[in-house]
Amino acid sequence: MDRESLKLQNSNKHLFYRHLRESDPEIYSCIVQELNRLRDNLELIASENVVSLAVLEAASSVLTNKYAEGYPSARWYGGCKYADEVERIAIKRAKDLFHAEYANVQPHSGTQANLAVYFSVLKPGETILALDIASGGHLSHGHPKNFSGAVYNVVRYGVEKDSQLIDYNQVQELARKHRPKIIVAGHSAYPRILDFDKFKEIAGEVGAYVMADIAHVAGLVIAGLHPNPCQKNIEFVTTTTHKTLRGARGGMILAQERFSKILDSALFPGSQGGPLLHIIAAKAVAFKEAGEPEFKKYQEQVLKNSRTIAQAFISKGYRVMTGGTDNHLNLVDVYSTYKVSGKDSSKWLEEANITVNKNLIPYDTLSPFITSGIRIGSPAVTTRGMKEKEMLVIVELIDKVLKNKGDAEIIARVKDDVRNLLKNFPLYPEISDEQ
Ligand code: DSN
Repeated sequence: MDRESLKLQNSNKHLFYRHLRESDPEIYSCIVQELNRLRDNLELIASENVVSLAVLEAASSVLTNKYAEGYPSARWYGGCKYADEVERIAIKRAKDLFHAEYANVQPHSGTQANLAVYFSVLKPGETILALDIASGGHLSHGHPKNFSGAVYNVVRYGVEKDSQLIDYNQVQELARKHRPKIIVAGHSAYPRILDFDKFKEIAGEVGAYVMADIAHVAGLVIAGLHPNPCQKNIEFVTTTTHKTLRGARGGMILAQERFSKILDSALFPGSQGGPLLHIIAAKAVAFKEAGEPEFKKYQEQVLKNSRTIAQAFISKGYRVMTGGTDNHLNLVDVYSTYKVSGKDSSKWLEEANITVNKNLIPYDTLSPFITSGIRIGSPAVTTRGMKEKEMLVIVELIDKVLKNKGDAEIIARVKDDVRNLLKNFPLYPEISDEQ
């Protein structure tokens, strides 16, 4: 490209970080390097995605200046006219998207959302029944080192050894035996559909509430590719807003209207202070995007890509948990295939510009720090425009690195292949770090 066209191309780009570059070169440099890392890496972490420029702009807006403790029309501080408007819009969009009676868009994360739900209906020491971490559960579902495990009595259900599917008979037996007050239907690493009707039936029998944590699959739920717990008479639904939902980093509670007062108060003043209005604005922007027909097509592609990844690994002889996937993630047993750990695999892959995370697989014989598995998600690469064809290339590249047990020459070659592949899928081309 000649000098003049380069100048023209750059003049159309946003110099997003001009002021930062001048006032704080150290942080500016970290951000630019992170932008370049995102551009040059295949992002396969199942809980990550790439937000639109509109979401990015809202998240970095002047709303960060505003204190707005409380809720729309009931704030502790003055000057909340536009904060109220932003939060009202976000709430309405969230309710419309999920067909929910109530939404609270203030949780700073999924964990904060879960905390508020527990706090709203449980007394310390009361019982939660939730999926074991080793079977794909989340820290905030009762891990002993998390507040949920420290404050409440936690009983854990798991998955069947052979099928790696949730053992609903075990859920029922444990519910009958321990009479939990909340049954958690949710996960951080489970590749199949959750049977909300079954959870509701079991909870009904023992007088428990169900909390569906759809942090991972919220985008699929909106697109109708996973059952919607808000339409299954489930009392509490929590989610993050940044995974398949592809919005600003944060959390949200959806629920039946009858719980609105206790949930509002469990979140503020119960467990959080001032809401992050800039993030709430960015969540609202993402909710608008998620209501567009394009979003459904995106989610369909996320699912197709994820299924292609599963089949490609299976045809290469890998043990893929549950034998496939119904959502955006796959859990692959790398240990039984090549006797390599999840820890080593993710390290080698990172060296080759492929980002995954090590993950326990059900009945893992290795420790949570080492693990036999890796978790692979399709949301971010799908946002970049990749389809089934590229998924086959990705599995091929991952297999090369693992089969050769992190051989440095192979890693270097795969890294070149990754860079070449990514050239066709530019990330944030509108953002320039040119001088
Ligand atoms: N860290 C998220 C995930 O990767 O699933 C959950 O908090």
